[in-house]
Amino acid sequence: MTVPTKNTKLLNWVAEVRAMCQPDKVMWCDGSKEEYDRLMQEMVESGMAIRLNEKKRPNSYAFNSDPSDVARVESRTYIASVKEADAGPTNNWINPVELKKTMKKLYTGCMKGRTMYIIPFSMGPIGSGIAKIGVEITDSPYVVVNMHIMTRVSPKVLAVLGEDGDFIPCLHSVGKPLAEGEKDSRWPCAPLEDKYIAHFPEENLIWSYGSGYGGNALLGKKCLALRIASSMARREGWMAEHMLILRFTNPEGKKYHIAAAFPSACGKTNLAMLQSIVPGWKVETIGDDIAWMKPGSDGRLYAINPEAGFFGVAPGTSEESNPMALATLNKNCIYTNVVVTGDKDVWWEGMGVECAGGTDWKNNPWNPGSGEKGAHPNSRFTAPAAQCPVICEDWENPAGVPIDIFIFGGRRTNTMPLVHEAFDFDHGVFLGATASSEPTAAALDLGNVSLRFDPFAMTPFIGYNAGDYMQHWFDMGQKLGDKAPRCFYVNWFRKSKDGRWLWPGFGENSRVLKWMCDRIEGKAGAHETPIGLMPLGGDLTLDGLDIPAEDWEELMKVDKEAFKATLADIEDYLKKFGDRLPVKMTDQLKALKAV
Ligand code: O2Y
Ligand code: MN
Repeated sequence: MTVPTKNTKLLNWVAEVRAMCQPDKVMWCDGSKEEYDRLMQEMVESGMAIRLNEKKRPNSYAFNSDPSDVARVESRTYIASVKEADAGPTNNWINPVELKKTMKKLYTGCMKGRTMYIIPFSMGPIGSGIAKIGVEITDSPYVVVNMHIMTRVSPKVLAVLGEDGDFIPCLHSVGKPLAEGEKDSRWPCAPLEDKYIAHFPEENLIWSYGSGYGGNALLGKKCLALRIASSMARREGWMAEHMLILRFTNPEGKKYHIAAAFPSACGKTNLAMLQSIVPGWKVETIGDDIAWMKPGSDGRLYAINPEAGFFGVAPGTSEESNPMALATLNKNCIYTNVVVTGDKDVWWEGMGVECAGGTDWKNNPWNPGSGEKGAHPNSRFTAPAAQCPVICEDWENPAGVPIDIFIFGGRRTNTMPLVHEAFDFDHGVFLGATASSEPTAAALDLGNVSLRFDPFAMTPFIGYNAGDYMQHWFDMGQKLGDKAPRCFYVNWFRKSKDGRWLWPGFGENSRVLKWMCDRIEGKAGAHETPIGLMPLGGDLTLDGLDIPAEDWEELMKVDKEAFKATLADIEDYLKKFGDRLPVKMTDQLKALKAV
């Protein structure tokens, strides 16, 4: 085995992990096609992967996870800061010394019978001033092939690292050592009580044990690009956010860049790939999940998408909901927990096409009349972003794109109108910090919660105290001054009293985006209301949209009593931040209560 680096920190860390985890073999990954094909071939032979129909889905594979390992596990995710107060009330905390002791016991010998893969990767274009380098050590070949798509894995990363460059160490094990001669299971993992997704923000360190799935195992994504990055961003004066990034171009060619925060399963990927119905206006995708943003030399805020692929929810992705995502999935993709049809294609609920049957996500024979779901609700596709037909030419621009607009939102069937604009940036921070939503399938273990406050859609991803995080938003606003993006709040999910969706969504959402851009240009009106600036009367054009006047009225209505109740809930929610709650949050709440 040739060791492709002389980086001292990396070599020492690899030696230490190797001694602790005791793998049978060690492999340095280079991100090449040869490496990808070889690992896929090995996984097909072991029964872990299914090669899909080469004519329908060239170079694509399907995997089924263990039924106990299907999503991020928030109850086993920890922010192990030295002081508990620095993790704050929204995170699970264990003292870092104690957690390391517990995890070291689990890690000892955990890679016996397996190969230890070392994956050097870049989050963001390699060498970009906003990018960061990570190295994931894992015993899962499934993780390696997914990291090939989701991040930039390349020898160039090691070249940038040099002999003394810094990186974020990300240690991962599925937590299932193999005894001599023991046959591996199709999806090895550990029981829930042994799963740990641990972050040590003061050391920029990630340790994950026991799960092979998504955000628990592909450590560049939620662990590095959000939890650890958010804590680095606060220290270094930038922002790591759970936001899609899109470019919206008007008929005259003027480009607007929008970053939008929505919780999981609120259609972020759909909005990122929106097909505009406004004549002459077009949307191009820059990212669908995460934005890293830094003030540029002109004082504006520049954003990059740190990822290289999409790890999207499959169910509900259809020609109607997201044709651009479907087109992205034509080749070179990985599917996890979907139906594999008789002719080795893939299928999921809400795909918009019939399925004659096949094998379900639990690897059992399945037919659509069985009454059981064929695909898991959190089943996923892993797809190269470059394959998206509407990917923006600047999606890999190392300098990023200047953000004009922030959108915050949540999934509320009542109370919140379709759209309103913040009075100013601080009010926008208040709107983002108090966004609320109904729970989703991506986090299975939340129990029976009816409404979840989810500041900036970041609750499960803030790597430090959420009160300090809100303060960081105010501080960034102060730094950006009049160059700060304009802030809006949307709710695509309002329902009528008789339970109908009031807004058609999909391409029609472009009307709302256009109103926002026109607001920036001073071309569109807005009415001042107690909650913010709202498009009333003809401010937002509804030409050609068949929406009854009563529905529009209902969609934009702010029921005073319901809003008061929401304010009371907000006040109650904010109490938990105690003395870490920014004074500006209290001031905003007071101002709203006064009207
Ligand atoms: O369940 C998982 O492990 C994936 S969670 C995820 C994946 C892609 C984008 N966003 C999310 C999320 O939970 O926000
Ligand atoms: Mn997400």
